Amino acid sequence: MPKTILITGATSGFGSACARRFAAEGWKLVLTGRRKDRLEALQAELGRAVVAIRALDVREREAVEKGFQDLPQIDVLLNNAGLALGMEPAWQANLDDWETMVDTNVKGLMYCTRALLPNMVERNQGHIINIGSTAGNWPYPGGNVYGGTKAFVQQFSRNLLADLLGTRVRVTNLEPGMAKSEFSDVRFKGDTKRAAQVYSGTEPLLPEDIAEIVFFVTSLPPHVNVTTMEIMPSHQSWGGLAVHREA
Ligand code: NDP
Ligand code: 8X3
Repeated sequence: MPKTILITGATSGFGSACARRFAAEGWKLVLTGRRKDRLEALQAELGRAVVAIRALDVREREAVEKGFQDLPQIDVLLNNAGLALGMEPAWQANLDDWETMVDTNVKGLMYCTRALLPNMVERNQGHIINIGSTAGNWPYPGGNVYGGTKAFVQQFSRNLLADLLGTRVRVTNLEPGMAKSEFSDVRFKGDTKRAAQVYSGTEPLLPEDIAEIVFFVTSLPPHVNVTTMEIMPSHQSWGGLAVHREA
């Protein structure tokens, strides 16, 4: 019996790559995201692997609750939908952008998890994979609320596992570093030149790299739970602590 993965944010980047990777392995897919045309295009591409699409905004609690009803049994929930907006210092950042990041990366992830977790616990089987970030582990200038949302994802993942002890429901937090997708186009609000500069002269992670790791953690035997994995491109490392010196 093929397994089914529900992917949030399947219309782009990591989510689309995961859809293709799991379809290639014979999995069934439930694909979600706001852009219905992209969901339909992916459905046309992947054919019968796609058992349902749900065009919804994860920030809308009722839409998630309703959209996640009447689905086939979900074996893996990939909480991938998310975004960064802006990179200004905290005192100049746009408060609406901050709210959008919290509503999407924190509250949207909560809604999706809460909608599917009871059935997983009831069946004593399932896997929740959250897409955190290196930004949840390591601060950087302009990372302010985005990094804060990903730190939430990290601790929420751990606390889920604390609650789930004694069940066979797994929880994994994947923490990618710099990866080339639409992420920077979204962050810099369509300023494609600035977005391209993020990856200029480097070899970033690709969505397919993340899809490979998502598939790997799901394919381990059920008694093996990868709790956390941080993944960076070879071209990335830490910068050390910053020191301000008076001239
Ligand atoms: P993309 O911008 O390419 O994809 C983001 C996806 O999230 C899209 O499918 C988008 O779909 C979906 N999404 C955004 N907001 C909402 C919403 N309100 N409701 C439903 N879906 C939404 O970026 P990535 O693939 O890179 O990002 C995927 C995840 O990985 C994010 O959580 C991001 O924070 C994280 N990440 C990215 C890294 C990177 O460097 N790229 C590194 C570490 C983590 P749609 O617009 O159609 O709704
Ligand atoms: C995305 C990685 O470094 O742009 O989560 O915050 S970073």
